[in-house]
Formats: sequence, C-alpha cells, structure tokens
Amino acid sequence: MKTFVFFFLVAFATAAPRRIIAVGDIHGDFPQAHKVLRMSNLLNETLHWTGTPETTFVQVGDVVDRGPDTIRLFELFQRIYNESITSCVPHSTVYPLLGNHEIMNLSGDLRSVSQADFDSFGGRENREKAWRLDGWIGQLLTHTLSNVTVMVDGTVFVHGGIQPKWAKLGIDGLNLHVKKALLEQRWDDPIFARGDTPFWYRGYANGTESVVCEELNEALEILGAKRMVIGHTPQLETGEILSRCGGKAFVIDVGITSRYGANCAALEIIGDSVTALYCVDGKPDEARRVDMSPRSHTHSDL
Ligand SMILES: *[C@@H]1O[C@H](CO)[C@@H](O)[C@H](O)[C@H]1NC(C)=O
Ligand SMILES: *[C@@H]1O[C@H](CO)[C@@H](O)[C@H](O)[C@H]1NC(C)=O
Ligand SMILES: *[C@@H]1O[C@H](CO)[C@@H](O)[C@H](O)[C@H]1NC(C)=O
Ligand SMILES: *[C@@H]1O[C@H](CO)[C@@H](O)[C@H](O)[C@H]1NC(C)=O
Ligand SMILES: CC(=O)N[C@H]1CO[C@H](CO)[C@@H](O)[C@@H]1O
Repeated sequence: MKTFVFFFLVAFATAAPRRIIAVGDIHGDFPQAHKVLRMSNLLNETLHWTGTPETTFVQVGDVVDRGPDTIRLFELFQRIYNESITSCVPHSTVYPLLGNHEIMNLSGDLRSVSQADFDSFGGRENREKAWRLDGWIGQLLTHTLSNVTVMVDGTVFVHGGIQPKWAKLGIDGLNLHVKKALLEQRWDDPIFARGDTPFWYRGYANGTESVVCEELNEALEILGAKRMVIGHTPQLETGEILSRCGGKAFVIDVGITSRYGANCAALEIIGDSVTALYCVDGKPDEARRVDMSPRSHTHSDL
C-alpha cells in the first residue's frame, strides 16, 4: 500500500511540465516555417502536427509580407489552431499572435507585399477580398490570430514589446482594445501607431540596456510576469536568439525568411529553463540546443 501511494505521488508530481515553443517573424516563407516547426518537433515531414498535450506553441506575429506564402501559412495556422481547440483528447495549445505586418495589411498598407504573393491569390483583387474583414483572412485575423499578446507560465509574448503605459491595460485589456479597434477598423487608434506600441516598439530589442531594462522591469511588474519574449527586430548579423536585460527579454526574430538570411531558430521554455533551438544541417528533426536560462548565482557567488 505504502509503495503504491508513493508511486502514485511520484507519478503525479512528475507529470510532464509544459513545453512552450516560441517562433519569431516568418514573413511569407512556408518552407522555412516548416523547417523551424519540424526542428522543434511540432510538425513532421508531411506537415502533421506532432506537438504533445504538454506543448504550447506561440508565434509572435508577422506571418505575412515579403515572401509569397501568405495563403499556405495562414491555412497551416488555422488548421493547427482548429485541431488544438476541437480535439476531445488533451491537445497542444496554439497562440498565433498579430504583428505589425498583419495590421499593415489589414489597414491597406501593402508596401511590403511581393508580386508573387499577389499572384498566389490570383491577383490584387482576390487578395483584397480575402483580407477584408469578411474575407477568410479577415475572419482569421479577427477570430483566431486575433490577439496581440498572451502570458503563459509567467512569460509574456508580444510582437514588439509592451511598455509600462500599455502594460497598465493588462493582457486581456490589450487584447480587447486591439480586437475592438480591428473590428471597427480604427487604424488611427494609438495602439496601431508606429513607435511605442506593442506592435512596433523596438526598445527592449535594441535600446540601451541601462535605459530600457528599467522600463522592462516596470512593465513586467505591472503584468505580473517574469520575462517577455518578442520578435520584430531581426537579428540578422548573428542569426541567433538574443537575451537582454539578464534574461528578462528574449528577441526571437532571427530572420527566418529566406529574404532575410534563412536563419532557423525557436525558443523553448520549460519552467525556468530557457533554451534556444537551432536547425542542424542534414538532420531536420533534430535541434542544436543552447541553454539561455538566466545564470544562477549560487555557484558564481561562492
Ligand atoms: C506524420 O504524422 C502523421 C500523423 O501522425 C503520420 O500519419 C505520418 O505518417 C507522419 N509522416 C511521417 C513522414 O512520419
Ligand atoms: C477552422 O475552423 C473554422 C471555424 O470552425 C472553419 O471555418 C475553418 O474552415 C477551419 N479551417 C481549417 C483549415 O480547418
Ligand atoms: C485572446 O485573448 C483573450 C483575452 O486575453 C482570450 O480570452 C482569448 O481566448 C484569446 N484568443 C485566442 C484565439 O487565443
Ligand atoms: C533599433 O532598430 C531600428 C530599426 O532597425 C533603428 O531604426 C533604430 O535606430 C535602432 N535603435 C538603436 C538604439 O539602435
Ligand atoms: C481587412 C482589410 O482591411 N483588408 C485590406 C488589406 O489590404 C487591401 C488592399 O489595400 C484592402 O483592400 C483590404 O481591405
């Protein structure tokens, strides 16, 4: 009996912890997105979702623009999101977030759309139809891929970065604010402005740490979070995930699209352990792992 209870407790206590995989800006490159998701063990060779029930997948926006694969990428995200909410067995959780390029397109700013992308829709007019709020992409972006931020296990995910003034709205408040502005097509709403907004802010990625880390700490405190994971500012020179402010921020836009260097990386978070995953040549289902957990001081303090 004792042994039984012991095993029962151990089994309970060691239930697999949540594995969060976060992926940065994709910019219209389906093959590269497939490569990253395969390396992270979320998709297999034939595009079937292989995430376990312990998996949470977050994509921090900018699925569209620059490359030609808008349709295939949005179909993929809609499919894996549908599977995650309709499956009756415990399933992965999927959070595709909005980036500034989704907003740009919704608002009719098409300066980064490639000719090949227009062609893939069968021309400009068809693309416009799909992107209208009643079109299939408009519907997707107001129902599924409709949030600007999410917090999972104390980590906040957002495209650009949340400054204290926006953090005051809270996670749900930010999402509601964006959704309302989207549905009312108020593109001049301050939340969409280029600059210090969750879609556009770059300070946490490339501002001077002595200035921005204080701001980041304040925002994290307001949100009740321990770290922020952001995209938007591509790390083209290194092609690697960047840790900022002592591991309080991670920049995961590594330039995944082949228009930007075809770099291949994702961030894995399990509890307090943060690991950068990188593709390995010739081994598409494997990852090179680099520990990025904030360094524990217990040893260095000795
Ligand atoms: C991918 O996963 C699906 C569903 O589990 C499976 O049927 C298929 O055989 C897998 N493909 C490969 C190449 O492993
Ligand atoms: C996902 O679900 C929505 C709403 O139920 C449905 O309209 C859509 O066709 C589904 N899409 C895919 C790709 O499964
Ligand atoms: C979007 O965010 C709201 C509030 O934060 C949440 O209730 C909703 O489930 C989220 N939607 C998706 C598709 O994740
Ligand atoms: C951050 O990046 C943006 C875009 O590349 C650039 O315009 C800005 O000057 C950079 N800021 C700093 C402090 O380097
Ligand atoms: C939903 C939405 O507003 N989509 C827009 C995307 O961009 C095209 C081109 O400017 C507009 O026509 C669509 O209305």
